[in-house]
Amino acid sequence: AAHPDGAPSGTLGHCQAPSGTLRHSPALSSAVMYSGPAAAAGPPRRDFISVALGPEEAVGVGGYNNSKAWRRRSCWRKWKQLSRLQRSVILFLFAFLAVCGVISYTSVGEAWKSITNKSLDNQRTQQEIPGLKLANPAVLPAPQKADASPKQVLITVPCICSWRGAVIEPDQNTEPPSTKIKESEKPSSVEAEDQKEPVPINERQLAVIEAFRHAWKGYKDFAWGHDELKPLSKSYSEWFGLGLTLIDALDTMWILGLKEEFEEARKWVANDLVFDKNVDVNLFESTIRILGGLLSTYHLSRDSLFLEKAKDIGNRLMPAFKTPSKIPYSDVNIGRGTAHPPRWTSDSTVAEVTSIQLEFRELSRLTGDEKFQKAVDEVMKHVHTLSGKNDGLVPMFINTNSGQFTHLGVYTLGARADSYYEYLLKQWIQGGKKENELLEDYMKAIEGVKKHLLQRSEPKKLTFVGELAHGHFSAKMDHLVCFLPGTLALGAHNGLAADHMKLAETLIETCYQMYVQTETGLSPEIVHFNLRAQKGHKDVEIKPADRHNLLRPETVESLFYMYRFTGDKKYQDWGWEILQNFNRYTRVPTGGYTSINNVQNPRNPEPRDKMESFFLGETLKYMFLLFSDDIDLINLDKYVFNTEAHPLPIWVPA
Ligand code: DMJ
Repeated sequence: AAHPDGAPSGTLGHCQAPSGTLRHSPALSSAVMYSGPAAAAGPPRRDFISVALGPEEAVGVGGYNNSKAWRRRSCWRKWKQLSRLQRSVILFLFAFLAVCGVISYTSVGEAWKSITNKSLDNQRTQQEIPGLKLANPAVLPAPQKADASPKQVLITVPCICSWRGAVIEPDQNTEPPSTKIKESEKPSSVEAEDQKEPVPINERQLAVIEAFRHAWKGYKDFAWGHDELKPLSKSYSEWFGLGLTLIDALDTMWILGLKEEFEEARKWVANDLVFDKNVDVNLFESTIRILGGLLSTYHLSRDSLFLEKAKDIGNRLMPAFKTPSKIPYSDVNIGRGTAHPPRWTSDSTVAEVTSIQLEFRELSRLTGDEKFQKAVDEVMKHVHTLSGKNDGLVPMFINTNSGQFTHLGVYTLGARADSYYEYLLKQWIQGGKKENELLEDYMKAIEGVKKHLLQRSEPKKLTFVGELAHGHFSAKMDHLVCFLPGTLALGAHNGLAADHMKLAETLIETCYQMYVQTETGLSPEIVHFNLRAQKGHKDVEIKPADRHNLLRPETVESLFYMYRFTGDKKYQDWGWEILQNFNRYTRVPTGGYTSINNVQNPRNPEPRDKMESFFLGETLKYMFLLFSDDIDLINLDKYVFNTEAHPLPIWVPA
């Protein structure tokens, strides 16, 4: 209760007071001798203390002198009048109370902090997205069998990297691994992460959530449990018949904090996802989307359902490796346990057989069963030794009987080779930067890119990655190649050559220009760059057969890496433009987004009536992460993304 005149009541004020509610307190009277202001003049001493807390306390009552100096003198005098024993008892009491105070302050403080943090978190999230609670996705569960037998499969070599026969260490000119955004907030441990103030979701992230919900609505209404949504015909298409979009989108929902949608999808996985089906699936596509999606969702949610499903599909994909060369076939019948190459050839695609490693290696680590890792490591070791490379650049096909490259002489960073390069670096990172052959092949390949594939366009002099066919350079670049700036930046962040970052910066500008230079502001599937300046011509030329856009993620993916590592807001702004153009030209009012046939016709972009699963699995996820200023929202020193944007843990985090 407040004192009538506004002063707080209940405080033990001064040593002496004329009257009060606690007057003659027996508890205190035994310990403290009281002597009033008149004591100096010689009135008899009284052996009790009177403490006043009532209204009579008001200054000036009954000639009471309340000046500070007087009070100090009076207190000191009274202290002197106490016996040694009394003084010791008082001092002891004070000391005891002080110690108790310190102890209870610390623990109450902690408890209070955690209570207020939690309620703040809830308040904010509810204000921003009604019905939502933010996920905390950056916390890793302990893997079930983290250190089990796969250890034997891991290559353990000294951390110094041999590159072109020379011994190198991470480039001295390169800044040590750093992340520019909110460095000060970087936690030193998972515990610190838990206690970290949640970073609120911003406007642009909300726009991504809105886009995701719109896409999800279409999928739910017209394609639930099927592979892909056909948003215009309000139906679906089947590829493997395994609910591809739903599985691809699981971890995106987790990261975006869409708990309700996630729970509903989880139920479908628990009750309806069955792999015991007489169906042919593509090894690569089902590994990166299904196995990768299940593994990352397991890590984020810690829900063992996803690990069980991952084990199931992982085992069912293993027959693909039963080939004369151990280079896997492209297709597996997951119900029958048989595998085969495409009908017209015994070749597999190089990118496909070398971009399943992150997932199978992680599956071995989690299950303790080394067979998964053994199978994919063998492929990498074999490819490492193969001839037919051109300064580290690989051809696009490999024969499953002979194990040799075929169709030699064509080199691209686009379709059929792209993620070979990506997975060299990412496996090296996943394994704790110990597997030197991977790094060696990666570094060699980037030198190969620089030597054979880089050119500059006219008039803007954009650096781009072309292709080489039997010694002839072609100025053709797939949108798929736009994964490269992000991968180069990730390598530089992990201590590789500083010039990789420079190259990443110039290439991401080019990828952005592939969007800017079209009428819709969306990139086509393939562009051809002009090598000579011609009046009225832009850098980018588009052939009629190449002017479609499939809602692909690669540029947004690289923008995300670039923003994380540089903190330069222009990358966020570029991503924002792209999101707006997706909304303008590919959004279907009744739910879902569609790929389009013509990025050059804003009046009729010719919708294709298909929403690829990677739009939810990758494009929107990278958008959301790009717009985030929280480096712990999938911390890149703890996670490595597979080529379908599913984050998997780095085994030995930086
Ligand atoms: C995805 O399935 C993967 O990103 C793959 O590596 C390339 N193609 C699509 C996205 O464009």
